[in-house]
This record gives sequence, C-alpha cells and structure tokens, in this order.
Amino acid sequence: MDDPQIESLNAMEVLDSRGNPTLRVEILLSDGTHEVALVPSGASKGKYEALELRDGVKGRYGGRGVLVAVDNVNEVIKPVLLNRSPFDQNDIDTVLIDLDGTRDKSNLGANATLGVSLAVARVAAASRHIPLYKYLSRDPSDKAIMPVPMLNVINGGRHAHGSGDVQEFMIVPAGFSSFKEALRCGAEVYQSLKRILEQKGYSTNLGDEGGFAPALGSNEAAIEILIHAIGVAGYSTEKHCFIALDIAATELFQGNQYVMNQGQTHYSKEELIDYYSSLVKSYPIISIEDGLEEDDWDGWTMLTKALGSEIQIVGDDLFTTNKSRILEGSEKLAANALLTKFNQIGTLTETFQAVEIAQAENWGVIISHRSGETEDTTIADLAVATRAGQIKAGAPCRSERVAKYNRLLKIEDELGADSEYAGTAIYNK
Ligand code: 2PG
Ligand code: MG
Repeated sequence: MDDPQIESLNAMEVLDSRGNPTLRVEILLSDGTHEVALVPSGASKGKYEALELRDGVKGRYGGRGVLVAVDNVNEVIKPVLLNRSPFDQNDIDTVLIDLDGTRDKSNLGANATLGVSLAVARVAAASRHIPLYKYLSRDPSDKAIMPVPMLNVINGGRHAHGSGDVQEFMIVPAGFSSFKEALRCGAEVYQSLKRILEQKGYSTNLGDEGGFAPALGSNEAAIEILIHAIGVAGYSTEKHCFIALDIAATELFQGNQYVMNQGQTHYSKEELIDYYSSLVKSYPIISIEDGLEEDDWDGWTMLTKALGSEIQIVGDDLFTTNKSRILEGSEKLAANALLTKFNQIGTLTETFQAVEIAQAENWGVIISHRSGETEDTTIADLAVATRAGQIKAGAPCRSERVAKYNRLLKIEDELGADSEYAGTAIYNK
C-alpha cells in the first residue's frame, strides 16, 4: 500500500489557558489517521522571537484574535501541503519556511507555521502507530532519558501581578531515580508550600503557570519559604530537591539598570551578578535563567564566568531558540544552557537544530512550555525525543501544566527499564 498523504488540513481559533485566542490545527491523512496540535503563547517574550501573528482588531478579543493566522494555514499553507507525505518533517518545515520567506515568520506568523509543523509530526507518528517521542527520536534504540521537571511553584513578574519581581521560583527534584518519584516530590512540596503560605497568612492564589503568587516582600523570603516547604514535605535540599530561578531580567531592565523591590533597589549588571553570587552561596540554587537582559552579551559572558562552573546559566530571551543567537552565545561563552521553546522559532525542525547545537556544546537543555498553554502535550514527547534531560512545564497544578507531567508519567511507565531518569547527573557535567 502507498504511504498515506495529507488529505486535509484545517486550522481554527480556540482559547489558551489565559483565555486568549490561539490556533488549533487538525490534519487528516488518506489512511484515516487524524491528529491535532495547539499552539502556546508567551507573556514575557524575547525581542528576537519569531512573530506571533495577532489580528490587532481592537473590538475582537482586545486585538488578540488569530483569524489572519488561521486563514494563512487554511488558504496559503494547506493548498501546498495537500497530497504530500507527512513523514519527511524536514521537507514539510522547509516548505513552511520558504512559503513564509521572512527571518522571523512575520509573513505567515510563527503560530501558523508551528501549528502545522506540530500537527504533521503528531499525525505521522499516529499513522505509524509509534509514540511521538519515539517517532521524533534520532536513535529510538537508545535508552530513553526521562527529564528532570523544573516546577514553577512561586510565580511573579509578568505572570502574577502584585507578587515578586522574579518571574519564577522553581523546585527541581533531581535527586531521585525515576521521573515518577521526582514528580511525587514536586507535588508534595507544592502542597506543603500551600499549607505554609496559608499558616503565615499569605495569599494562595495562583499565577499563570499554576504556582502561588504571594507578596512575600523579597527574593530571599521566597527562597526560604521554598526550603522550608521542601523540608516539611520530608525532603532534603542537599540530596533531593533543589531550586532554580527564572529572573526574566529583560522585564526588570530600565534605562541602564535592573529595578527590583518595587522600584527600591537599582542594580548595575555587576551588582546584579554579585547579588546572584551571594544567593548561590547561601542557597541550594542550581540554575538561573535570563539573569540579565537579552542584548547584554558582555554581561552574560561575565555572569557565566562568575557562576557557570557552579550552576546552570540558562538563556531564554537571550537565545529565543534561534540557531544564530545560540552560536553567537557559544562563541562568547555567554551561557551554558539553552531554554527551548518551539514557538520562539516556529517549526519543529528548527527547534531540533537549536537543541543539537546546544548539545554539541555540552550545554544543558531544557524543553519549555509558555505561560499561555493548552492541553497539547507535545513538549513532553519532545523532551524525551531530544534527550534534553530537563523540562519546564509549570507547577504540578492546573490541567494545561499537569497534562505535560502526566504524559511523561505515561511515557516512563510505557518504557519501563528502557528509560532512565536524568537525575542530578545532568547538573554535574
Ligand atoms: C519563560 C516563560 C515560560 P513566557 O520566561 O521562561 O515559563 O514565560 O512564556 O511568558 O515567556
Ligand atoms: Mg524564561
């Protein structure tokens, strides 16, 4: 029998976890297989991200509608992809890149191209009756690596107005021998954190990524309450569960300074690096993401020189999953880890290329969600397929976050002895 081909491809506008419009793309193959992909959306976006196309029509979803991107899929992309094989992802993504024809996908919209790219991969895997993580693996015969979850349990910055300046305080349960045990630790710490916040009279309202959003007054207070919650849950910050921060420093950068503590503290980059060094000395912090703003290559090199041998220095807005920026970063020794978000670049193939460059440098790799998410779980499979070793998918709460962790539980269960947990080894490279 001939290989199945793309028989129909349709996009429509649906909602993400913040109640904003996003794209849902569905593909039907000639063998009857059909699959769906949904596109995530960020709030603290990097300047160098591919363009998320929004309609800008004020009277409709406050200008955030995606009907133009939907039309781009249905009117521009669909006619070119009909009757093509879904099995050559590289070929499909090259068609998308060429059809768009811009460096930042601003013609069709990275939300349009990504929705199609993901739906093609998902339907191809389903047609072959192979789990997506296996279909996307470079070498499916290797023992799979289950990623360490980085769980954002205290939300601040753009994700939770009225709480702290640091966008994400994460717990990292690396010191276990399976993903399942690690996630259990994450969930138990999350619940103990909730009780402690309640006891101390803080708000337990949730931010965009399912973490709590209390007004704790300082970064140190947030870290200390996390350490307390880890202990109360019965775990150790030396052995089991560590702390990671996403500063999202571009959001704090004003003029030439970083403004923290409701405008009361102003740091130069040198002072901010010293501040991070003192935090790393005092607390079990193993990773700092976006510690400086996205254009300060020299500052990033200084930061990596100061702390890169002790902890993970992660570039998110700095790299925007963009090959040429990652190469520049490696040349400048500006980081030692990549945060990977496929909607920053707009196709799966380019996402794989970004990860491969980082892995060739022996950098850490984190596959990441966006603050605006959906029920789509592709990033869970992607984390296993790329052997990234780390995934950032929010708190163990709110279904759009938990869906990714639940998918990983299922993958680990399915693989049994054919998988191993990345564990602390990932941070001791
Ligand atoms: C980040 C992300 C995800 P956003 O900065 O790492 O946590 O946030 O999707 O808003 O860019
Ligand atoms: Mg970030």
